[in-house]
Amino acid sequence: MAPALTIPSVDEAPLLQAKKNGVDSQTKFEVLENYDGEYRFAPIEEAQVSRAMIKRYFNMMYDRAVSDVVIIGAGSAGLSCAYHLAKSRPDLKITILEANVAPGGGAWLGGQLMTPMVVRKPADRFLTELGVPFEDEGAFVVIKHAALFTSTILSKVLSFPNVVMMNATAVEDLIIREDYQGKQRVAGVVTNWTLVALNHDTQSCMDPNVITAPVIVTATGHDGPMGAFSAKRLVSTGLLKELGNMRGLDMNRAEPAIVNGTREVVPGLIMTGMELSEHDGSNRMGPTFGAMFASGIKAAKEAIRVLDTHQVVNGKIVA
Ligand code: AHZ
Repeated sequence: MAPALTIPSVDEAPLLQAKKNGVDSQTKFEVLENYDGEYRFAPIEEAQVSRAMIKRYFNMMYDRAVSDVVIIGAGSAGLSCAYHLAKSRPDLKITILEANVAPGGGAWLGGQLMTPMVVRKPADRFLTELGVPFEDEGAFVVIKHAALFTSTILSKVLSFPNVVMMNATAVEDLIIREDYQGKQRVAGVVTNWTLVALNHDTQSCMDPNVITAPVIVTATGHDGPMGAFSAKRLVSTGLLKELGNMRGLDMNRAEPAIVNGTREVVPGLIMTGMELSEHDGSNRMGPTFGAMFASGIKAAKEAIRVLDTHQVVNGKIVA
């Protein structure tokens, strides 16, 4: 039998970290990693926990009130976009907003709540880049569990220093205003805690907050309780005449249509993933995910193109 793991120590590491964080503490504390009934934690004040979260979260909100790129929706398309963008452009402040508590959208499962995830070639190259293992079936590959893709890409995206994600945060509206040429441009997002957004019918006015950015990527999926948010808002603001409405399932037509159609649909707003099927009136593909990865990557390339071809000052396109 393996011996019980017991590592008694007076731990210097928290002290060093505390010093680095500007905390004035000379207290040394004993910790013990013992799984035979003697496990001992470093002491803590409850208020320290509150402050550790609050200062980070609200500093992050303060900083990201002006972002370089906001991505609405952390499903397979939004996360693929975030990964490619963060990797290609470490200089950009990328802010992901996800209405759900759990990011990942529909990518925790394959079709009909089954666990395997199917990806048509050549989108398997993205899986190789991420280090997600799969079985090769010739024209397509299969990941043993969709959650393996989603947890891997999530952990990689969140590890980029230039990416932040606010989940449980819904985009309730878009900032739309005239740009330097007098054209209507999407220039930011209007946000609220999702639990507030879901209760506008039960409470008197609970005003939102805003984030401005020269580029917004919308990846809110097809129509549903929250889905196709920006496409629907474009219609109600008159920037889009009507929704194209997602058409019936045709895998061979749907996937290239979504990837090749990924674009800046109105100035400042790039649309990716299944939201585009509602905007353009293209087919759905059902449970094959390659188009979501490739559309996300294309959205990232589009975002870089927009940023590189305009002059941005304080989060606004000025030329
Ligand atoms: O919670 C939503 C989900 O995580 C989030 N979202 C939607 N509206 C939002 C809002 N503010 C913030 N107003 C919002 N977040 O957007 C995410 C969309 O993820 P998804 O997985 O639904 O969409 P996707 O386009 O990334 O992937 C679609 C996957 C599908 S659906 C489909 C079919 O029905 O045929 N086939 C595939 C591959």
